[in-house]
Amino acid sequence: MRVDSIILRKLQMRLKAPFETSFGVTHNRPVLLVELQSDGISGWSEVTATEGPFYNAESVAIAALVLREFLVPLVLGKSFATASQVRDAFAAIRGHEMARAGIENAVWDIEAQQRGLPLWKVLGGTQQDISCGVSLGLQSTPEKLLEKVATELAAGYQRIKIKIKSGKDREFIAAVRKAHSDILLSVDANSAYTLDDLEHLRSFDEFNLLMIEQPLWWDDLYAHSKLQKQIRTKLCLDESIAHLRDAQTAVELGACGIINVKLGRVGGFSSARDIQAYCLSKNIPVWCGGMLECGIGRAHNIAASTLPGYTLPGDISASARYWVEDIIEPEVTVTPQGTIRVPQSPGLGYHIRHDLIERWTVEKQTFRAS
Ligand code: OSB
Ligand code: MG
Repeated sequence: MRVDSIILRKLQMRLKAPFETSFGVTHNRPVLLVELQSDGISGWSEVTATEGPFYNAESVAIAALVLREFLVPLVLGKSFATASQVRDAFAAIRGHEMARAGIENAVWDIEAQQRGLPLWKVLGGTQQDISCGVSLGLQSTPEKLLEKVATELAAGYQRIKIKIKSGKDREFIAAVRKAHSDILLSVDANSAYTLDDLEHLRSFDEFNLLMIEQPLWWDDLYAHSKLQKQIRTKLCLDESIAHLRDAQTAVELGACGIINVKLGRVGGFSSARDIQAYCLSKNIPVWCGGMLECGIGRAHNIAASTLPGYTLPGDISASARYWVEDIIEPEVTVTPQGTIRVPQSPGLGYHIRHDLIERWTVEKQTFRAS
């Protein structure tokens, strides 16, 4: 596969409803898309960075700059026998995993199309029905939260995750647990606590949570290992895991019992597969996290979730939960059993809505190999 050209587009999209986490409220979603062309085939991917460097150190603007200045020049005009080789081209770049994933994952889409196979098969996936959960943003009151939970359970979702932060935790968790004694329930703090909150976090043990996701500092595996040793509920790391070595360190330190794999955060499918294979060998369950993706990122998440070891429901939900209209066709839908049936056609398995992409593009830059 020769990289003939790369088109970067920034779209401005708007969520149906604001999504609030401990690091802020999101309503407008700048979406950075990569279209990579090789021998007349377009491969697509979504750079999953957020508006600002609040989830991790990346942002849409930073990723666009790193792509333009450093990553695109490293691959333009180059040929790759397999998509898994793309990351070797980026070996000299430190960090910027979401930007790197933007290129690598588009090449995976091309490889799958060239081989006439669905992307999930090219990755080595085995599961054809993906288990889905939802992530519910911070709500103003426990009553509001209970309404949302009821809606999602009625839709079939298999796991409810609620965002928490200091002052918006115990009361909210207790309300959900009281109303639904046996559902899979987890919480995500996005680094809202410190080790001074140890007793408070330990008090969550009574709620029989599936996991507490990223309670402490985004870059501190050691602190999580100290916390994990003193509470019964399993910790799940999200922000702290950027590559395989982080996963190995976390597992060896006992910093978590579960890992959330996000394709962008770990630098693309190759790195995600390394983490998945390692966790499988260590009996650490993994699941696919989400970054409020539009359809292209969602399609990649679905493909990744088919790999062995993805045993817990992912944050992969229907397009319609976030978007009035999604940029793929058909849109992602979830069965009443809370699953997504993986697509069977080559590549992403969904058609790209070029009309909508065109309509929502606010910036576009094309790079062509000479
Ligand atoms: O921590 O998992 C997270 C959204 C944006 C940034 C971070 C996170 C999230 C979510 C949403 O929880 C998951 C989704 O895409 O539905
Ligand atoms: Mg998270």
